[in-house]
Amino acid sequence: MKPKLHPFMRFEHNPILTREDIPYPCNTVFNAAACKFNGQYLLLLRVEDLRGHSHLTLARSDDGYHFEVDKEPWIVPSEDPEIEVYERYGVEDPRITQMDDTYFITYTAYGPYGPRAAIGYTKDFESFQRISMISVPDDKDAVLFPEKIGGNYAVLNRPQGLGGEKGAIWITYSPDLVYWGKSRLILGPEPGWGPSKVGMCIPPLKTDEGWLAIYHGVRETGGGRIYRIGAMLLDLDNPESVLGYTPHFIFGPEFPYERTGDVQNVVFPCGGVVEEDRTLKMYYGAADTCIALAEAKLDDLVELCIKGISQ
Ligand code: BMA
Repeated sequence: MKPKLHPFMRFEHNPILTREDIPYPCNTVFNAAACKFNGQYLLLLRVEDLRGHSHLTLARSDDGYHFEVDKEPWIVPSEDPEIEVYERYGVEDPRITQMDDTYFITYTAYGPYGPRAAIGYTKDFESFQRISMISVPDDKDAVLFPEKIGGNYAVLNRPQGLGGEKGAIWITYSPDLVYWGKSRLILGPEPGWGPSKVGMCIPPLKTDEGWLAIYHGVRETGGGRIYRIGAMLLDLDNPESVLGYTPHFIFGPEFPYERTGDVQNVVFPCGGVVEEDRTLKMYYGAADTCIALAEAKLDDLVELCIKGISQ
């Protein structure tokens, strides 16, 4: 059997959240982290305020499709003098990784020196503790593996690569989530659908065949950038080894809410929830203006990573 070339099905009532659903004035809502907590689905929304600065607000759901947004923002730029300058222009694009009873949140801290990858945690989705800045600028799209690798925490991130090949996915390790190192390249941009840069989307999902890593690729065109989605499979014990990846993008902007908005032609997932039947609910920002949902079977995604290249 040939693998399914386009494994994701969009939710028929997309988009699931727009700024009309935010109970206070804002410009847009997009790029949300996702997880399950106490039986509920949680989205951690990136909300862009009327100045163009972002903060993070929780939304809650019993079925994963219909969300109610909290009345107040949850994670806002830090006023701690040690951190303030790095978050002065906002906190963006969160990702959630659960390890036991701790939910780590990686996000992009954005300030006058550029974007930095940062990490903190919560256990109750009430208090949030910052842990460290994972990187110096320019770096984005950090996702934490849900297990230690060889005894260390591991993050996939995306240094910009000024002066060299730009926009590749790297791995970096830490014994304590404070000191980071042993960084290595995982996947760089390639001619085709993602030649300008690539970056991680959803934190790696464990499967029997390997870590399923859903990432975005960016192509600069005469009409602007297009953000689309691919997947790769990383070895479970040594995620520096890429076992396979989809030879083509598997999800891209097609519908009006993905094609048109503050930034046209963008689909940008930051969160996913895997259901018991191994369906992945992928929550994605569309055109930097709203949030939408698409679903795929994990097995179809894994198969496409392994066989896609040979079909
Ligand atoms: C990336 C990130 C995302 C955004 C995307 C498209 O660099 O900043 O937050 O969705 O650009 O504008």
